[in-house]
Amino acid sequence: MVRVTDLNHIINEQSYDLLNIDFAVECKKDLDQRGVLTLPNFLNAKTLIELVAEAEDCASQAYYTDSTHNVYLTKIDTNYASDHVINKQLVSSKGCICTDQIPSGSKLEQLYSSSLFKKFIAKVVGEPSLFPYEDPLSSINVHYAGEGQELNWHFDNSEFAITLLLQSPVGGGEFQYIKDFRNSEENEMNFDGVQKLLTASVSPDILTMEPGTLVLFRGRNSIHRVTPTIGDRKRILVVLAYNSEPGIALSESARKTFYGRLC
Ligand SMILES: O=C(O)CCC(=O)C(=O)O
Ligand SMILES: [Fe+2]
Repeated sequence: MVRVTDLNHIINEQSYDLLNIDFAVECKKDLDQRGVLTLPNFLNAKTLIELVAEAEDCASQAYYTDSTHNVYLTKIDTNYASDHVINKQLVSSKGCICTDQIPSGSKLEQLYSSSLFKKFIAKVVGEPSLFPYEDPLSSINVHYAGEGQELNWHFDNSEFAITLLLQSPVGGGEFQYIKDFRNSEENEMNFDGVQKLLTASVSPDILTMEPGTLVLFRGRNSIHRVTPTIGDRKRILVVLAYNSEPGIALSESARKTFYGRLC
């Protein structure tokens, strides 16, 4: 039986019944055990075509940044030598559009604010409820990676990330990761492991995802990167970001760095 919900025209309801508690429990188990959950063909075919066209239309408005960062996304630490892995600077580059640039009425906006979707994600990540960012920029972002652009190795600051891949490049754009590669709660930074990874003597796992896939990823302790795009078709990825409490804005410094503006 297909139930009528506010998401029926957006997601692939033949495969995914977000009202089914057993399904949410299964997803939670998967995320807890593997650190990642992928739901292939989460978007239905019509939605995917629409969202790619919409994202392509908005691409010229994207704010492009080249940034250097360490894998921990922390500032230079003068307690360590400049060639220590904690101070090793990596380059990331991508374009981004923010929530206020998403066309109004977009299915991205509808999905993001759907109470059914929020309740499902909350159950899977183990939060009582989820709230949008207070600032007008940070809740929904669309990332573009053109030829040669990449997101270098890092651990996330946030507890979990929700992404929707809209378009894969011809080559590259591969999501690579190593689960539980540090323990930030215990302040165990795994300098040796990170050093080995950066000198290519450790091989990461690869997360395959096709356009239309919803990914939930716990990246605080699992190092990850997206390899450089090859070819002239951009990698396009949506990030849906929530907070576990209302009224939280992304920090001003992060907004300046990622979006080039505060509002
Ligand atoms: O582009 C992706 O698939 C992952 C993005 C990511 O790791 C991040 O935004 O922190
Ligand atoms: Fe990340």
